[in-house]
Amino acid sequence: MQFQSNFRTYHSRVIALFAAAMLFIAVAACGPGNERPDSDVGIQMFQWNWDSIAAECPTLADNGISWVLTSPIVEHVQGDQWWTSYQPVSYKIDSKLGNREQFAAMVSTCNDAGVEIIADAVINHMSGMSDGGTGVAGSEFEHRNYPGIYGPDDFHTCGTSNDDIVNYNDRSEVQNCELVNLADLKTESETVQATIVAHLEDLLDLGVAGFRIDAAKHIPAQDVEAIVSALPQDTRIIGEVIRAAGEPIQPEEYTNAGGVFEFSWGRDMKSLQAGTTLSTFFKAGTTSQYLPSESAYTFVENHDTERGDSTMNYQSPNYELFTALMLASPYGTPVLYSGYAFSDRDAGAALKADGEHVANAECVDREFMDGAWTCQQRWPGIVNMVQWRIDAADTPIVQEWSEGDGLAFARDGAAFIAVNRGIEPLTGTWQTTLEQGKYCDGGAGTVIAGDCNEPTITVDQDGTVAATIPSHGFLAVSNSTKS
Ligand code: AAO
Repeated sequence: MQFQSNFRTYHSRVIALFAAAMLFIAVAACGPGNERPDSDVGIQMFQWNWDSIAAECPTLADNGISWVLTSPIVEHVQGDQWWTSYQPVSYKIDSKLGNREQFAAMVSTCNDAGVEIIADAVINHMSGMSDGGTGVAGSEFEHRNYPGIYGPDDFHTCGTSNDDIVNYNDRSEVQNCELVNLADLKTESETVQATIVAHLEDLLDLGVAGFRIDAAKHIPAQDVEAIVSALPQDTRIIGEVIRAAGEPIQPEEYTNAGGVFEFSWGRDMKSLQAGTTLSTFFKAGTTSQYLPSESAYTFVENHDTERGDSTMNYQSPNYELFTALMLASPYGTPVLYSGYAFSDRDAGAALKADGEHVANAECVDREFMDGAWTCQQRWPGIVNMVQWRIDAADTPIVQEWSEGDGLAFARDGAAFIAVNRGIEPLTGTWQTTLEQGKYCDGGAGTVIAGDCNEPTITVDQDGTVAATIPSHGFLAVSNSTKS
């Protein structure tokens, strides 16, 4: 008896301690400026200027988004096109997106809100203007000469026509020739590495949490590793290595340096929207053509692919639905996208009256006239699915179902999603693993995350849910949407 009572006392103390610890964790996670638990969902805010990202960070935090991937931040060549951002001419933080002061203020505002900043780092190359010129912050440059930073000896020439990459099946060409005429840095050189590291350290000192490594395929993996190893260990690294069947350089080479974008994901989501049997969604992330989940960053659209046809873009009818599926999948770290509407591939974002700096982003509607900011971070279905993902945590996928244009699954005991990629409404009854009760529908076009006032979905005693899902729509319920 004595033993039992001691055991009970001990047991209740352990429970009390555990409860206190959980409360502490919950309070810490929901402290000021960090309203919701960390989802580790990121968002690429393409061509958003620093003031606009700063203004949006409290909303991002409210919507559960953990980090922002910016566009490149350093001084670049002049021009109206968006891609001037990818032609650095110095490492001054002074670009069409804002100056150093504005950048520092953004990082600090976002960090205070609980949102990390990941900077797009263009370190494979400098500019691609054969005749040289003057950068947007006044730095004079020639094609392979950036006074005070790099001289001609710091760049590769490779002997192909115009020194350009012609053959992606030749590793040496891909890494030692110029990508579309962009002056190719000798990243194997110690002095070049030291200059790059000093630049990245400067950004870390301003409070950024990590980097996208632009054109990483064109930098030998050992050079990326050497650069990254000089940075603090917790620096988030995301390499851009476009997977292409048969090429000698594959994303897997870069996982020692950090994470890598998994382009197969976006392409597969596009093929699913285009008509491939939906059940193949359940294989996404499980085959050898995918990086291991812990190394993979997934996306349904990025700034390059939305201008090509390899993935969906913001205008695709099933875009929100496949973004929801990306958030619902346990595979990889999802990266949302937010840019501006365009019909001309090269068109840059709208400029301020000075004709030099990108205008402040505004989220108005979803009409998508050319130049309008697309603001996916505010689309209700996407906001709700970030919370759904938080609710799903690390629960496994169960109750897989797919038929025609419909697909459904549960995350065991935590969440359920059913999608309809077709043009007709889809009516059905599905087995969930949720408790009986009334739930709000996260796919219904209203932001409900954390505030379920109008429950329209009933989970019956046997765990089933009956519903009609509109064309290109989805039904999403999870524990926190129970009324
Ligand atoms: C601009 C002008 C050029 C001019 C140059 C210099 O357009 O005419 O010569 O300035 O003055 C961006 C723009 C470029 C722009 C550049 C500099 O996209 O148009 O050039 O800024 O201002 C390769 C790289 C990859 C790269 C991609 C564009 O591997 O790293 O090309 N992406 C990043 C950025 C991008 C940026 C840069 C790099 C440069 O995200 O925005 O360029 O900083 C295959 C290969 C890929 C290769 C593509 C494209 O991919 O596998 O490695 O990407 O081809 O050539 C299917 C296939 C797949 C194929 C893919 C795309 O999915 O399966 O194999 O399609 O075609």
